[in-house]
Amino acid sequence: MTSLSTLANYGQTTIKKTDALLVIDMQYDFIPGGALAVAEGDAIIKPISLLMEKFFTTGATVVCTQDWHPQGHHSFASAHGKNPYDPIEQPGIGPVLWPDHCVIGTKGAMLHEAIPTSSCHAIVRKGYTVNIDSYSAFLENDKKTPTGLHGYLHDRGIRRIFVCGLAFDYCVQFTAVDGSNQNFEAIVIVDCTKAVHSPSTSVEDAIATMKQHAVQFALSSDLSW
Ligand code: VGL
Ligand code: ZN
Repeated sequence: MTSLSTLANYGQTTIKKTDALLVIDMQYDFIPGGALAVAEGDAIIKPISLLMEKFFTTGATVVCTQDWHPQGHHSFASAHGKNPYDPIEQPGIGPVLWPDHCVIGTKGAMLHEAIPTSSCHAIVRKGYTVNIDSYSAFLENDKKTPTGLHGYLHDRGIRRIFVCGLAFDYCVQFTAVDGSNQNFEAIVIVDCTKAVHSPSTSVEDAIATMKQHAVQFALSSDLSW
């Protein structure tokens, strides 16, 4: 598999007030020990927390997202009598089914305690419609229902979005691509994300799709303040 760090092509850049850091789904269920754990998801907590504090004190915008599913959400294998990671093709759901995760009101849905929410301007929740998933923080998987994040960032004069968090091949990818499609300059911080590697999709496909949509890639060490 391509090491994500080798993707970085953006080069050195100074963070400005028209930049936003999008911290995707740093919730207990996506971190080792959780219901849908992403391998090494815990390794990016510290670097992300440092970025949040730097963006926030610089006057740039910081948004965290939370995957936020009602019980019985149709992205759950249990809602179909199937096994986690079985394939499914249903409008707004798929390409695979997941273990029950990020259920509203559970510990697994909470942001990890080491994610400094004091250095975040807004928290956007997604995936709360029972029969539509939302990998992207901008648009639900029906590709038309907005979460409101575009309006929030646009109203604050944001031009560039720096995307990090979990998981690279799902919510990070879809958020970066939709952000780019909505005319933000979209950059994924490759040392601050990890892939879930489910069946039916590949990290290589995710990278190719992001490149097709003009998403760029940086290392956290490329950013200065
Ligand atoms: C995610 C699978 C299901 C993610 C959310 O945050 O990448 N992946 N729900
Ligand atoms: Zn989910």
